[in-house]
Amino acid sequence: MSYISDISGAIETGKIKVIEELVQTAIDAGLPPLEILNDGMVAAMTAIGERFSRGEAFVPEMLISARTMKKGVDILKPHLTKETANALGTVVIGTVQGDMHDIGKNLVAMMIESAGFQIVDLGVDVSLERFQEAIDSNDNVRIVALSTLLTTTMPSMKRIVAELNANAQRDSFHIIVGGAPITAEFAQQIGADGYSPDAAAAAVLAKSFS
Ligand code: B1M
Repeated sequence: MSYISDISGAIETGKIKVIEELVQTAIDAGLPPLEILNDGMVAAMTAIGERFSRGEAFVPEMLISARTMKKGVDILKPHLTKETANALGTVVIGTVQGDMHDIGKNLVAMMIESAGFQIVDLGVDVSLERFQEAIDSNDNVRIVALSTLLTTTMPSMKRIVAELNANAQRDSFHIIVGGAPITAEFAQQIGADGYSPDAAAAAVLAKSFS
């Protein structure tokens, strides 16, 4: 078995006790951290999602895979991010109201942070009011980043963007959106300033607004 297939196998089957050691071993062997993330971890989450769609896996399995991935990402994080001065301003990020998925959002936050922004992470199930409160109470908010993974919470994203577009300070920040069901077309329709398909592209997009 290769390092990558060991890692993806452990995440897919929720082997939470061994994931940290497997990731550390792959790092020590010199595998690129982004390869470990994308080919090992994200691929495993895609696989468990496909099994869920086919009725071969259930919510508890998805949950334990998610927890296993989080433990692996904790080991990987120092190798993916670099120290920055947070000079580009503040990014307020959250998964929209009704949605509890946070792995993709956490990766986006990590990549944007490593691009030089300060992150205010509001977590999951974030209401319009909490986004607005964070914009009002933090200095130099340049970007508001909204994530969602569920088609059923796309209307929640739409509503939050519409209300943020009416915000008095709207000229001082950009709104970016993403998540598996989101497209560039949807982002444009709801009045967001930008869309990106993955975490690395989200960091590039954020920088393009700075
Ligand atoms: Co859920 N779930 N889930 N789930 N889950 C999906 C999303 C699903 C596609 C599975 C499936 O059916 N194949 C499906 C949604 C179907 C749909 O809406 N059409 C689904 C469902 C149905 C559900 C429940 C309704 C199940 C139920 O209860 N019956 C329920 C909903 C709960 C809720 O939120 N209210 C539910 C619950 C859960 C768990 C709690 C068990 C767990 C989440 C744990 C957690 O996040 N802490 C879970 C998981 C793990 C998944 C899958 C398997 C994996 C998600 C993930 O972490 N992917 C997922 C299937 C899948 O994605 N294939 C699934 C890895 C992650 C790195 O990718 O999040 O897409 P992703 O992020 C990417 C990009 O999307 C992008 O960049 C990231 C990295 O490159 N991106 C952005 C994300 N946000 C961005 C923001 C940006 C830019 C890019 O700018 C701001």
